[in-house]
Amino acid sequence: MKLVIAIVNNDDSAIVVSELTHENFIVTRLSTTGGFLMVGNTTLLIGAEDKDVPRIKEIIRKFSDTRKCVKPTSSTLGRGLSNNGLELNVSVGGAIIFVLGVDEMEKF
Ligand code: 2BA
Repeated sequence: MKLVIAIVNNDDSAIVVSELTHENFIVTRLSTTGGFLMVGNTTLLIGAEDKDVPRIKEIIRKFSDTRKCVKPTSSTLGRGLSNNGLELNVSVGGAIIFVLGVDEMEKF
């Protein structure tokens, strides 16, 4: 058994979860925040049989778009001056997927 951890864009999460559950995969959805951009994203936990992992990845890939985001930055120029107008263009996603082995799963 595997645990698939997928970090997806908030805007894609509804369709990704809907497509996964439509194919009878069981999904837990967590509201998370990226450490770099400090904006919300969605982390999905999907416990699944090994044979189902390729299909899960396929669904997530299909419905996760890559986006360009702008990260505002600020820099100190010394003597109390600062430049708050700098921006950094960042490409985010489609999705980040981790696949972990699961020793045991029990439901009480
Ligand atoms: P954030 O940490 O907010 O990162 C958003 C995007 O900013 C990243 O997109 C990447 O393009 C860029 N980025 C991240 N850290 C950077 C850095 N130190 N310097 C320059 N650019 C940086 P993605 O790679 O698509 O990641 C999207 C989100 O997935 C991340 O949001 C984070 O929440 C998560 N993530 C990505 N890789 C991860 C990892 N190895 N472990 C845990 N979470 C990860």
